[in-house]
Amino acid sequence: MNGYSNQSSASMGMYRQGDVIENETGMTTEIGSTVLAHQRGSEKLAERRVLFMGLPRSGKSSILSVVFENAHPYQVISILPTQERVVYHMVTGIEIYDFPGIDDYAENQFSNAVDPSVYSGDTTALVYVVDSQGDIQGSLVTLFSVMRVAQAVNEQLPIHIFIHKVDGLSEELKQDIQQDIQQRVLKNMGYENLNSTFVYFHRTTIFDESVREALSRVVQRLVPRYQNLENLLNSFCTKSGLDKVFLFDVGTKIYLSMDSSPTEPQLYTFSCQTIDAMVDMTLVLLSDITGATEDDDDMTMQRTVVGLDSNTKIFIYHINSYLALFCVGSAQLFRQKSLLEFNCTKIAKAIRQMLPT
Ligand SMILES: Nc1nc2c(ncn2[C@@H]2O[C@H](COP(=O)(O)OP(=O)(O)OP(=O)(O)O)[C@@H](O)[C@H]2O)c(=O)[nH]1
Ligand SMILES: [Mg+2]
Repeated sequence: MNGYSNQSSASMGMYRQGDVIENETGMTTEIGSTVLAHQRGSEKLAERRVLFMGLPRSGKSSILSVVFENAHPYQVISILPTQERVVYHMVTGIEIYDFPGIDDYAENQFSNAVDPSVYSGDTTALVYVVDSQGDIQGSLVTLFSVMRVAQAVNEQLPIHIFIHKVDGLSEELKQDIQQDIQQRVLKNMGYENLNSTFVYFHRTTIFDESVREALSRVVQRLVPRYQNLENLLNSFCTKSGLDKVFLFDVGTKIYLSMDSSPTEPQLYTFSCQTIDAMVDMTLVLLSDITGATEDDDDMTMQRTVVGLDSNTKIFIYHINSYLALFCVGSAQLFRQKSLLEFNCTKIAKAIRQMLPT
């Protein structure tokens, strides 16, 4: 049906969990949907980058393993501490760097450990992970050390604070913890004359889709020509009579862009479940098909319609092996799909030209 089998997806430049690749140094790494490589701390960083920082054991590597390697949350319980920076490559040239935990609060020692130039550039973002069930005070002290160094280099650096491991907490407690952290961060930034315009808070846990959703919001602004992309999706949405449209990186379930209309929280979770079901179905079907060529895969992979409820449907249009448009609209709209299909063909062509893969 499509190109998701280990064999055919790898031959198209796409990898699934379980594929084994060999890098230039001959080191092999078992990977998920994107290529994972290890890098020494002194090597040059990519222009479009996300830096993952936080105290040891806050959950940085677990988040990235779940998103990029499709690891099950229970598989990362005994994950080892990160000794050396690890990089994950995304389809649009964005790279995500997983730093070793910062266990020394002293600012001068910390600055020596991390070259401040890592924070520079207008396509860099920082994710700071706070363990909501751990040492919040210690974590915030370190966060302020990081902020001081980072903002001295790049005052407009987006700083995303992941209030992490919120699983197992009541809704009330989650809200209290978030409010407490937000107040402490913003108040202290005010005292220290730090710029809080680009500080964002997200509640996350590896036990649901919240980490992928938060990461989607982090990377959206780093996608090349993100504003043009959003305008394109806005006009596509209006002209086709859709309620909502997402551009998904299917391998990681991160959306790289969406139209600017409000989103219902369940919609993202449903889209992720749909991608999982699609991939599972494809693997089953491919194991039954003998003699299918990649052209056959492409033909049958192009379009899928799934029901969200009796009134709403999602039309999935595959742009290439990595990217897909998720078009959400009324069931009525999908009875006459020709206009939507025509518009999808046009927009897919524009996106293929805009985004390097
Ligand atoms: N309950 C819960 N535990 C989590 C979550 N995310 C990570 N953990 C656990 O937290 C522990 C530490 O996770 P790591 O991913 O190694 O943390 P880290 O920040 O990369 O640690 P360093 O590499 O030492 O800096 C592991 O046992 C994970 O299973 C979460 O959302 N909820
Ligand atoms: Mg780690």
